[in-house]
This record gives sequence, C-alpha cells and structure tokens, in this order.
Amino acid sequence: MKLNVRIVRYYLLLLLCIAGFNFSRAQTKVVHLYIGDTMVNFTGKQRMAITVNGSIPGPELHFTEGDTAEIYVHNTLGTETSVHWHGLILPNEMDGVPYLTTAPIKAKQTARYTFPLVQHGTYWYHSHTGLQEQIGLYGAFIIHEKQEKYSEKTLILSDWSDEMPMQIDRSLHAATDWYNVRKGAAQSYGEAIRDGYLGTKLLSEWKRMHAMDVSDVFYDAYLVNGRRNSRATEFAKGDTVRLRVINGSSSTYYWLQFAGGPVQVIANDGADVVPVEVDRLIVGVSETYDVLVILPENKTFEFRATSEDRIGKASYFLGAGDTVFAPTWGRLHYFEGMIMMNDMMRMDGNMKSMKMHMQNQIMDMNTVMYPEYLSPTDSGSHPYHYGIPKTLNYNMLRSPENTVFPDTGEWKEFNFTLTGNMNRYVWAIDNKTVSEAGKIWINPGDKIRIILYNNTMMRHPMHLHGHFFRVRNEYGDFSPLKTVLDIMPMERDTIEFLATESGDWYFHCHILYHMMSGMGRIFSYEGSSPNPTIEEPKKSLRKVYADDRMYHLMGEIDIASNGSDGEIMYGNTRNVLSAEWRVGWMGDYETETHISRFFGKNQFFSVYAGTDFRSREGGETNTKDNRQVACIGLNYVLPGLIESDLRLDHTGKVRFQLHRDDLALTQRIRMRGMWNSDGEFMVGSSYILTKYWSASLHYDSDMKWGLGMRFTY
Ligand SMILES: [Cu+2]
Repeated sequence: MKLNVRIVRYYLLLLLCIAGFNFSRAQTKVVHLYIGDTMVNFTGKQRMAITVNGSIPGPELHFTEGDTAEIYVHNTLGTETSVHWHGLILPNEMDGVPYLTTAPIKAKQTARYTFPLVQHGTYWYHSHTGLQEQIGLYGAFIIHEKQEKYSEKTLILSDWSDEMPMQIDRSLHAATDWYNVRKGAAQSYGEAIRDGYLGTKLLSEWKRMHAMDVSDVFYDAYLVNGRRNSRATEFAKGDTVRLRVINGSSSTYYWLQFAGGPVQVIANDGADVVPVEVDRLIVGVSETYDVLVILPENKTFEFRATSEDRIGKASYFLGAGDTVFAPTWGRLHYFEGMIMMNDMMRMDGNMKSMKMHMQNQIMDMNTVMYPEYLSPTDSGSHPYHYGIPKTLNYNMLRSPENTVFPDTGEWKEFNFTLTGNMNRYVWAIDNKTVSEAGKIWINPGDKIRIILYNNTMMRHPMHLHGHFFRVRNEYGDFSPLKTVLDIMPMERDTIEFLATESGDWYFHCHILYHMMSGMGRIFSYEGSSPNPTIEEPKKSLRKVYADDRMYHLMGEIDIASNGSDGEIMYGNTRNVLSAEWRVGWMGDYETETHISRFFGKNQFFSVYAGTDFRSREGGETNTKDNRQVACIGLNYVLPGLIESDLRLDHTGKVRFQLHRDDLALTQRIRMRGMWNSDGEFMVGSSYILTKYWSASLHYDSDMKWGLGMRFTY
C-alpha cells in the first residue's frame, strides 16, 4: 500500500509538472527597446532622426497569441518620449499616450510595459509624443497565431522629409504654398487658361477654396522597411506569401498593387476578414492590411506602394529573375478634382448634402482625379493586369465571426462632424479641438455608436485606442472589426464599440499634423480608479491639451529698394497676434498691430483690436500720413479670397480695406494687391525661388516702386 501511495504521489507530481510545463508555454517574452538619435541619409542629405535599437524602422517584434509581452523601453534621448502599441487591447496605463494614459518616458529613463496578448494579427508601435513618429520612432508589432499557414513578410511603409517635422507643422499653419509648388500642384491661373479650366478656377476661388490636393505635405522619400526598395529573393513560382502591410506614415495614404496579379485580403487592422480578391487597395495612415500574393512565375514581382498624391512610391520585390513591375499610376487631374469640389462645396464653406448615401469607401469621389481608375488596364502592356481593376472598399470586408454585441448595456450615440480649415490649418470635430471639447464620459458596459460625417475635402483615418469597433456595412451581423476608419470627403459612416475597458482612450485622426491641430476626442470611463502612472491628473491633462493650443510663428518680410514691408503673426487655433509694417529707407513708417479672434468653422470672420502708428514726412496730423490711434475692426474673407477689413479708430475715423494675397499666375509667380478708403493702394508680384525666398517687385502709392527679396516664414 505504502508503495502504491508513493507511486500515486509520484504520478501526481509528474502530472503537475506536465501541467506546469503546459502552463509555462504561455510565455512571457521580454524585449528591450533603446530609443536613440542618429544621423540618417535618405536623400543625399544628412538629417537627424530617431531610431529604435539603432534602426529605422525599429525592430519587428514577434509574439504569439496568449503570450505576455514584457517590454522595457530605454530612452537614451535628451528629451522625453513615449511608445503607443497601436491596435492592441491592453490595460489603460500600458497604452502609452503620454500624460493621458501613461507617464512620459523622461530623458535617460526606462519604462516597463507588460500586458497579455489577447489577440493575433498585424499591429505596430510608435511614439505618441509630439512629432517623433515622423522622424523614425515606429516599428511592427506582430502577434502570431499558434500555427501560421503561410510564409510571410512584414512591410512597414513610411514617409520621409528632409525638413524637421516642427517646420512642416509650422509651414502647414502658415499656409505657405510651397508643398504645392514642389508637387507641381499649385493649380495656377496660367495652367487653368492653358488647359481650358479658367471658369473652374474662378468658381473655386469664388467659393474661397485654396489649391486642392489629396495630401498636405511634400515628402522627399517613401520607404518600405526603411528603404525605397526592399527585396525578398527566396520565393519561387507557386509560392504563396502573406504580406503584413503596415502604413506607418505620418500623413501619406498608399495605393497597393502587386505585379503578379490580384491579391487576397485576409486581415485588416489585425482582425481577420473573409478572404476577398482585389486588384488594388488603398491603405490609410496607420491602417494595416494582410494580403496573400502568389508568384505566378520564376521572376521578380514588384509589390508597389504609390503615394496617393502620385509623387512617389516604395517597392518591395519578391522572387528572383527578370523583374515584372506593377502598373504605373498617372499624375492626378487636379482641375477635374476642382470641378468636383466646386460641385460639392456650398458658398458658406459647407459640403452640400448629397442625395446619394455615401459610405464605406464605396464611391471614391476622387476617381475623377485618377485617369486610370475606371479604364481597363492595357493587357498588351501588362501581362498580369487587364480589364477594369477591382478596388477594395470597406463594404467588401466581412468578419468571419458574428460581431454583434451581447444584448446588455445601454446604447449611447454620438454624431461627429469632421471639420477643417485649410487656410489656418485647424482640424477638429464639430469645430472643437480636443482641448476645447474636453473629455466624453461613457459608462462601462455601454454600447457606443458613433456616426461620423466628413465635412472636409480630405480623407481622415480616425483611430480608436484600446478597442476594436465594428464598421457597419452590408454584412450586417458580420460587419468587420477595425481600429482605424478611413472616412472619405462627404461620407457618413457608422462605427460601434463595446465599452469593456476603463480609463481614458484617445480617438483621433492619425494624420499626425491633423491630430496635433486637435482633430480628436477622449473617451473617458466613469468610475475608473486613478491611473497609477499619472501623478498629477489635472496638470497632466493640461499637457495633453497643450498640443492643440500651441502657437506658431509665421510671417513675410519684404526687403526692397524703397524700404521694407511685411507682417509677422503668432497664432493658434482661434487667436492671432500680428504686426504689419511699411518702413521707407528715408524714415517714413507705418505700423499696425492687432490681436485677432477668429470665429466659425471656416474662420472667414475675425474681429481685432490694435494700434496704428505712422509718420510720413510732409504729412499732416491725423490723416493717413500721421496718426497714433487705437482701433477695433472686423475682417471677413470675401468670395475670391479677398480679405475685407472695416475698422474704426478712437478718433471716430472709419477705414475700409480690400486685400488679396498669393494669387497664383503660374506655379511660382504670385500676385497681390491692396486698396483702402484712405486712397492707398499697392500691387505686387513675386517669383518663388525656394521655400523661404522669393524675388519681389511692387508699387505702393506712398512708397512707390520697390524691387527686392521677400522672406516667407
Ligand atoms: Cu485628418
């Protein structure tokens, strides 16, 4: 008996060991990430960038579903940083939004992140601090199923500019036309006349629209895995390869196309979808798509990512042997796009309400700009692409499982209208930025429905942290799960998520410069326990809000033969402090300083208070030539982008002024003019030489002819 008991004990122990072994197969995987800075050279110029473990992108992280990730982020920079795990379901304090969910990682400090991996699929990580993502802080985060069916490659796409991202951000706020000039997309009057679109151009400016484009920034390079071209030569005829495509760009959408034929889409934003075959698809900023490609021959086949503005591409080559390139995309037809925008835009700057219900990318209004969009690919010129290409949209995505929420909790519905102002670069929801709107409170267990309407001329990739949402589409109960919704101009889309978490979760446009300008909201769970990583919640929240409250310096300074004139502005979302001057070399001067407040979604209207000091040789007291007055005024942008200015000074004198700036005669020749009721006028022209410098010639009623240089900041 004794022996038997011992044997039983022995077997019990053995069983425990086996159980323990099985248990330990759900492993904790430890990763160390070192954030550092380095010099890079993507274009022939040395530039500062941020690396993770010495590389851009950072290392590809691979985990298995069910594992626990334990990640140490060592900040070797001299400034603070953060890492957000994009698309992951994890505890709030691990989400990595500095000051909101997680303490920022201060200079020379290490942060530890640990969370169980409760999902599989293709995700990524990136900095959520300022504009660090633009200069390199991003990488792939792959969570494998226990058994994977295909060989695979990860393709992380990104955009690179030789400019520092703070300069990009500032230039966008200053609304300089430089990026359009670089792209050849200024849509000038000269080109309009040449190509027979003068009426279109006039109507567009009458409706107060600036040159239109599908993206804001001119980039110097587009990269896949940190290179313009990457290669995987180990594949041969008949091989099926899973490509995990991550759009880690700061503001670029890409068209994806495979040279060897159609692709099969099998997952989106990490979530599996019922496989669907298409010839091409667009991947929005921060979205991920998993596609299967099959090599039809023993050749090299290009998988091409073309920037949506068609300025550049990044290529991934699969296989060995002769290279088969993917079809090339033509330049955008801007004036055709302008006709469409003219049709859609009302005089008040709102989009017309459409009879047709537009949703889920089914009808891409931009197709008018894409010459090849609906025309059959010439089968003679491409062996694997012919006929009218089939393009993916969200209505083709079907979840393999029912995604309907359990019938508990309350429905809470939000209507968000995405709004934007291209001239002052203010992006918001319902004309309120994140800081202006404050937090949106929800309860655990709520079923949240958000109906989004895009009332802007651009697409926006709206990303929700820490939750999957359903994108309501024609598959009904099997509507797909996503974490990013790309919403096109004039679309109305519905997303739904179940409030299963706690804490604060960011919902924002993932175009970096739109997010920084305030296009987002914070969903906050009622009754959450205090976040252990945030020490002073109120002060921290002010840090979060500081992003969209930031002021930017902009201006134009003209130095000419007759003197100097110019304007310097320091502004944020609603307020601008500005100083204007005209100074003659002989000592005459005029200066006006204003504090302005802008109103309305389009900010066509502003009011100001300020001063006007001037002195002109031979002038009389209190005329247009000599005055020291305080004044108040109204500014309104008239049709034709003419700024009107009505002001009253403390002596009771009224002045009315009209002013038009930056009228594009050609890509680089710009006209400007001014007239006011004091009888002053000015006409000028400039030729854009570089981003900051133009040659300038103008005639001023007081200062006469001036020839010189103009500095645009
Ligand atoms: Cu956006």
